Amino acid sequence: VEASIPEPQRAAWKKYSAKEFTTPDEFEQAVVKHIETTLARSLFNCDEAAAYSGTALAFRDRLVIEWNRTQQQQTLADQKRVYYLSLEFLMGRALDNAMLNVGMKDVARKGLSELGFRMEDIVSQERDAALGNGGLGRLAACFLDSLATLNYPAWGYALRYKYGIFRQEIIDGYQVEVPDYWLDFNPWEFPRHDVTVDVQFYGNVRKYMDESGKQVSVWENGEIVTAVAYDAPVPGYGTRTTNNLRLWSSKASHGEFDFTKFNSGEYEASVADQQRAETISAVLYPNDSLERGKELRLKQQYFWCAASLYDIVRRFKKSKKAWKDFPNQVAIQLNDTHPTLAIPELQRILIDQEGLEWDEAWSIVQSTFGYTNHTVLPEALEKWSVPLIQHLLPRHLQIIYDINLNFLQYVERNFPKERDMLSRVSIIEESNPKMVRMAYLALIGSHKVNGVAELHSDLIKTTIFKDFVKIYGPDKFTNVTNGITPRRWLHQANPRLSELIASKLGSYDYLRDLTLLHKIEAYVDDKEFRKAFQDIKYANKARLAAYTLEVQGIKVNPKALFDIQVKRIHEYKRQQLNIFGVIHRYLELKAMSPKDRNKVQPRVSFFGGKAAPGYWMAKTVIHLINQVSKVINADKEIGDLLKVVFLEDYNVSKAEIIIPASDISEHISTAGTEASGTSNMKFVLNGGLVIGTCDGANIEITREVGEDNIFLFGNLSEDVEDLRHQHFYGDFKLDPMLQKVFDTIKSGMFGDAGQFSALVNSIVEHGDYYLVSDDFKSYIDTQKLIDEAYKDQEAWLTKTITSVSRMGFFSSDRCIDEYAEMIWNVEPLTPPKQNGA
Ligand code: GL9
Repeated sequence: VEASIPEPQRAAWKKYSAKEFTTPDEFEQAVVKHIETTLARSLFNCDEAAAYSGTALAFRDRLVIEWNRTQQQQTLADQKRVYYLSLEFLMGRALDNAMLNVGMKDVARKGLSELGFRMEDIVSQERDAALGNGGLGRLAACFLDSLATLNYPAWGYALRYKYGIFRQEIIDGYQVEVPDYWLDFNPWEFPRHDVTVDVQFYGNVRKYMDESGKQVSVWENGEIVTAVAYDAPVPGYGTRTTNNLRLWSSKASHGEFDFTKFNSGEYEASVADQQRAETISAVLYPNDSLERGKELRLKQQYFWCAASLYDIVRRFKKSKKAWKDFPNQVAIQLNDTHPTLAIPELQRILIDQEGLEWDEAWSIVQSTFGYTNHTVLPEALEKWSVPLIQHLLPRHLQIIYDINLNFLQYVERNFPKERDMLSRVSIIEESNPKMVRMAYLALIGSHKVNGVAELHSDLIKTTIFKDFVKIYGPDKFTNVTNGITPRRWLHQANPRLSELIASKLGSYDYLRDLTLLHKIEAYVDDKEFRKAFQDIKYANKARLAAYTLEVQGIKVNPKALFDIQVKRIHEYKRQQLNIFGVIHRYLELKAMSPKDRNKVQPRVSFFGGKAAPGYWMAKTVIHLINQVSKVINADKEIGDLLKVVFLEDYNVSKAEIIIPASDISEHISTAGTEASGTSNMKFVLNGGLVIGTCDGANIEITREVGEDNIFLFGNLSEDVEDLRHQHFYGDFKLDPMLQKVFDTIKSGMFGDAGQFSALVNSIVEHGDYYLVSDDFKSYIDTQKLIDEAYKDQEAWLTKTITSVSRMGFFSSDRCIDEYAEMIWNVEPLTPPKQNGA
C-alpha cells in the first residue's frame, strides 16, 4: 500500500514509532504522563476518577497500536471480512476487559498500587457502555470478543447513541427512568471526523430511459443527514488482533450551522435543523421485544444501514475487484430484523448507482447476507407501514415491491396449487395500512437464517417461517446456539474461580478453549479442590451481601440459599411466577410452628431488571416485588428465613457481581417463548444451578450438565397452545395455592390491592396467556426439591462442580466458529508473531 510519508523521512517515523508499555514502571510513566498532560491534573488533585482516566488512556494507547496494525494487516490480506450489524452492543466496562485481554492486569495492579490506588476502585470508576437492552445486545458484545480472540477479520456497526439504556431508580417501590448520558468522558472512542457519509431521507424518485433504452431511477430532492464515524478498539484475548466497532453519530449535513439561514436572520431555524439531525442517534429505544413503529426508529435503522453499507462498499471498491466477488469479500450478519433495510439498500446501490442488472445484483445481495432471528413473540416481529416507508424511503419501497413481486412469481411457479400461500408469505401484509413484514424481507434477502438455540430454531421452522421451509427447503435454515465469552463471564467476573481452575488445568488455556473445562470433573472428589470451590462461592455471596447492604440497605445472610432472577422484566419471563412463589413461601412460613420453622432452609430471593418505560404490567411486577420485599424483610418473626431484594438498575457491571453469587438462578419463561437466554449459561459457569422451564438454551444446558444437575419444571412448549385454548374455551381452574396468594394480595397485605388488580386479572380473568397458574404447582414443588437438595451441601457441591466442568459448549467462541463455517465462509487471519512486523 501507498504510504503518505516519503521514503527518506520514514526512518524518523520508525525510530519514534509509538511503543507499548510492558513493565509496571513503563505503565506508571504512561499513567502519570496522561494525568499530568492529557488531563492537566497532578498528584495534588488526582482522585480515583482521574486515576481511572489515566489508566484507561495508558491502555488505550496500547490497544491503538495493535488496532492500527490489525487494520493494516486486514487491508493487505485481501480476504473476506465479517460485518456484524447490530443496533445494540451492550459492552459494559472496557478497562478491566482490555487489561485482561492484553494480559497486563498484574502489571497494572502493581503499577496502580505504587501510585497509591487499588485496582478494584479504579476499575469501578468506569461507566458502562450500555448501548443495548438485554440479551440480544449482550450477545453482540460477546460475539465481538470472540471474533477478535479467534482472529477473524470483523467489524461491528452500530449507532453512537448519546443516551444508552436508561438508568433505573426505584422510588417508593416504582421504577423511575433517568437518562444515561454516558459520553462525558469516553476514552475508548475515536472520532473520525474525516470518515463521513451523507444519508438521504424523503424526496422522490424520478424515472427515465437512458440512451441505451434502460430504465434509470434517481432518488432526489431528499433531506441529507451526515453520519460521522466513531471507532472503538475491540481487543482479542491472548492475541494481538484488535478489531473495530464503528458507531455512527448523526449531524446536520452542513456542519454546525446552515450559514445561508444563519445570515438571513433565521438563527433559530438553523439551530433547529442541527438538533433535528442529531436526534437520529440521540437515544437507544428502550423496548425489549416490542416494536412500536415510530418514524424516528425507522430513521435510525436506515441511517445506520446506509452509512455502514456505504462504508463497506467503499472499502470493497478500493480492491478494484469485480462485483461478483463482493460476497467473497464481504459477509454481513443481520442481528435480528433491525438492519433489514440493508438488503434493499445494497440492491439499490448495485442497480441504481453501479448499473448492475437486477438479477445479478440480487444474487450478490442474497449471497452476502445472513439473518439471525431472536424471537418468535408476535409483538416483537417488526412491521413498518407502507405509507411511512413511502414517505421516508420512496426508492426503497419500490425495490421492496420488486423483490416481493419476483419472490411471489417464484412461489406461484413452484406451488401453483397453493394460491393462499401467496398472501401468507408476501412481504406486504394486506392490512390497512399495508405493512412491510421485515422478517420475511430479511429471510428472502439472505442465504441463511438461524435461530439461537435448538428448540428456537425448530420453532421458527414450524411456526413463523413454516411456509418458507417449503419454499426454500430446510437447508436455508440452521441453528447456532448462543454462547457467552468466558473472558468476561468467568475470568473477569469470578477471578478466584478462574484461578482455581487454571491451577488444576496448568494454565489459562481453557479461556481460549472452554471445552478443556471437562478436565475439572476429575477433581469433583478432591477434598482440597471442593473446599476451595466452596470457599469461592461463599466469598462471592458475601460480596453480593455487602453490595446489597451498601446500595439497598438490606442485610442478608450469605449462608442462606441465594436465589436470583435478573433479566428484563417481561410477562413471558414470568417474574410474577417467582414473586407469587415468594408470597406462597411467606404464607407457609407464617403458618408454621417455631419448631417447624427451625428446619426451613433460609433463602434470599433477589430480583433485578428493567421494565420498558411504557410496559405497565412489567412495572406493576416491579412494584409488587418491592412491596413484598418491604413487608417480608420487616417481619421479625421470619428474620433470615426469607429476605427479598430488588437490585436497582441491573446492568452488565452489576451482573459481574451478581452472577457469581447465585446458588440457584431462575429461567422460568413460558415454554416456547425465550429464544435462548444467555444468563442461564453465565450462572451455571459460575457454579450456580438453574431452576428452569424446558425452554431456550435450558434444554441444551440440561443435555450438557445432565438431568440430575438442573431443576426443570412446568409444561412443555408443545402443550402451550392447547392450554391457552382451554383457558378460553374450557373451564379455567385457578391453582388453589395461587388463589391463596391472590387472596393475600387482595387483603391489602402488600398495600393497596387495586394497584395489582390488572396483574391478578390477567391470570384470573383474561386467559392466563403465560400459563402462570398451570405451572404454579410444579414450580412450588420444584422449589421444595431445591430446599431439600441444598441441605445436602456435599451433594450440592458435586452438582455445581460437575456442571461447571460440562459448560464448555457454551463459549461464544464455539458460536463464532459455527457462524464462520456454516454462514459466513470466512477464515481467521493470524497476526504476525512479533511486535513491529
Ligand atoms: C433475545 C431473546 O429474547 C433471548 O432469549 C436471546 O438469548 C437473545 C440473544 O439471542 O435475544 N431476543 C430479543 O429481542 N431480546 C433477547 O434477549 N431482547 C433484548 O435483548 C431485550
